[in-house]
Amino acid sequence: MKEKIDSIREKLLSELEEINDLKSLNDLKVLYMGKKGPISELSSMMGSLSIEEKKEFGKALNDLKNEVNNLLDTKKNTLEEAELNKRLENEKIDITLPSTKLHVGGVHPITKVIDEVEELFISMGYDVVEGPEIEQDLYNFEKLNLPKGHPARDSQDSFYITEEMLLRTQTSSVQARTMEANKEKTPIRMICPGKTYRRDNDDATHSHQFHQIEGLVIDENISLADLKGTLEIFAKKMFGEDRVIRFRPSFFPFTEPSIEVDVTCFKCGGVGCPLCKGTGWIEILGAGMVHPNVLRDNGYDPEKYTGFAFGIGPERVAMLKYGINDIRNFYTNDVRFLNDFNRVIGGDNDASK
Ligand code: 2U9
Repeated sequence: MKEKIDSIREKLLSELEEINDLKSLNDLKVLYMGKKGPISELSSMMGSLSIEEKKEFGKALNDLKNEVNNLLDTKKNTLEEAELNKRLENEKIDITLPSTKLHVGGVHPITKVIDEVEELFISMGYDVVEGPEIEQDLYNFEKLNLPKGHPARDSQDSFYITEEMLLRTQTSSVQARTMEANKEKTPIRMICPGKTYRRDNDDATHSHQFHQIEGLVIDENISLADLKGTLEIFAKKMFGEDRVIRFRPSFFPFTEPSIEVDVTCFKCGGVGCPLCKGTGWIEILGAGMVHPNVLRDNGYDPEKYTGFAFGIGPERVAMLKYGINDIRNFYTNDVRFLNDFNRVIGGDNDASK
């Protein structure tokens, strides 16, 4: 018996030497430990032995079983480790290689300007309000002191959908709606950014679809000085802390008096350069005190309330800030332009802010 056990061990050891993969190892395990294997065969021979021999042979057989199991497990661990090392070697990554370029999207310059303006006015307690782009003639014109037949309607050639509905030509309609809904209940401090539409022929400075950010403040005792202070903060934030603004008289049907606002050139500091056409000043927006007719038509007593309004063109601001000379670049979605717009003209107007 002892010889048989020794010969099984010897045979297994030599066969294990030849095994190089887990599948063959498993086959070998089945061969040795299975019901028809040499160990089972020896077990079945125990019946014919005496009690003493059974004791001795049983123990030797158990030891053999344990030994065979250990040998198979050890070999399995060795093969698994070798396989893992081989995989690690094959999948080795050279971390010194240059990385593949990631194409990351950026914020569109118009969105960037709108975000910046919103952030500023929110910090001053303004609400940001949005409204419909398909608008009633009533809110787009009538309630803004632009009755039918008013000559100023022609300067805003419109896309009419029906007699009464059009694509809004200005975001002022949102302010008219807000005033009407509020009707003197609370003071108003709001800006409304959004898309606007006019029947313009597209060229370097005109687009049939563009954006506006209009602002409106209504309360008792609001004055032109409040408007000037507010717009000065705006000009400094957008074009640099050293900027100074000036008012020039103008005309809008919805404001009286109406003004146009210039800022000292952020490229030459006001000395005169090609950007400011030698004047030292750059026009940035229009504004004025809300016309008494507009206050009245939208539910406010002009004897008690006053207000100011202003209109900012985000395209114009972005063109100035980022040195863009063709408005159509904003809408053609050329990634070379979108990746490139971050250039800065002046010292203070850091486009990466
Ligand atoms: C209400 C009352 C008054 C809004 C105003 C302007 C001046 C203005 C321009 C901005 C860029 C037109 O598109 S643009 O060229 N807008 O200059 N907008 S005052 O006045 C309002 C609005 C609503 C109820």
